[in-house]
Amino acid sequence: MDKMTKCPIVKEIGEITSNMHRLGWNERNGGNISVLVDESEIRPFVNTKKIIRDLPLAVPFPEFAGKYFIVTGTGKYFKNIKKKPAENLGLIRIADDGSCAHLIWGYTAGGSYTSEIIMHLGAHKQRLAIDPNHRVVMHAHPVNILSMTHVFPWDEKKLTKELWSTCTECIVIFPDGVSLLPWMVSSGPEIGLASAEKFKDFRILVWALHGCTVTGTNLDEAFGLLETVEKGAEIYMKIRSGGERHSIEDDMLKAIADDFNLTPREGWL
Ligand code: 2HA
Ligand code: ZN
Repeated sequence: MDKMTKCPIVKEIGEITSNMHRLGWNERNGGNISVLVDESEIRPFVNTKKIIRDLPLAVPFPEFAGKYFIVTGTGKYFKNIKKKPAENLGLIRIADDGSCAHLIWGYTAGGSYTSEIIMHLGAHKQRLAIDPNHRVVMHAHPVNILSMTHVFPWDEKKLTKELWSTCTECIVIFPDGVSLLPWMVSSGPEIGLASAEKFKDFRILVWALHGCTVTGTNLDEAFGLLETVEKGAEIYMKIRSGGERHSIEDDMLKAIADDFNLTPREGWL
């Protein structure tokens, strides 16, 4: 019996990835998640002393020496994680010099972590510097935010304001805005490090013609952020070809911010 299947964070990842798949955000092997976990969360369920094998890291992360992450596997399908967590997820501990990761549990059919591992570790590093409670990086391909990058300027300020203007909740949920990277080849250190730069200042990053990555202190918070971005994008995609256009204008956004005692990104309103 694999006790890790009873580990609360493993069960939660199974639930949330099933929901993401059902929402159409994670087709086939699309998307990836990593969660920074404390040893106390996993120690009752797995022998952390036993290293199964080592996994290479194209960029070293010595700041994470000894830290544990649960990461979705490369080529694995979100739709299968709940049923077969040990095959589709891995628990890793970053080596003492940060040059590789020790596999402690998972990837039972072989393979390794997501090809976007550098983006994930880079994002964790940047978000932790801002918020010590940060834990989650979540990447997906939701159809509306992706579609929007086909028809909307690749400009993060314009994109943020367009999303804020679609529904009242958007500015409340992401007053800090949405960042964007123009199209790049994905799955390598180049896009990973460029993305990490964005996470110095944002919780949300849109990759043009690819998808969206969000961060959070827990899985629900990251999921909720992505859900809200995607809702705004869905509204944009539904109404943009319409005739008369109504929008939540700057003065209205300011009123919402005042009412909720929020500080939207400086100088953008
Ligand atoms: O894991 O989503 O960006 C597949 C991807 C790559
Ligand atoms: Zn992707």
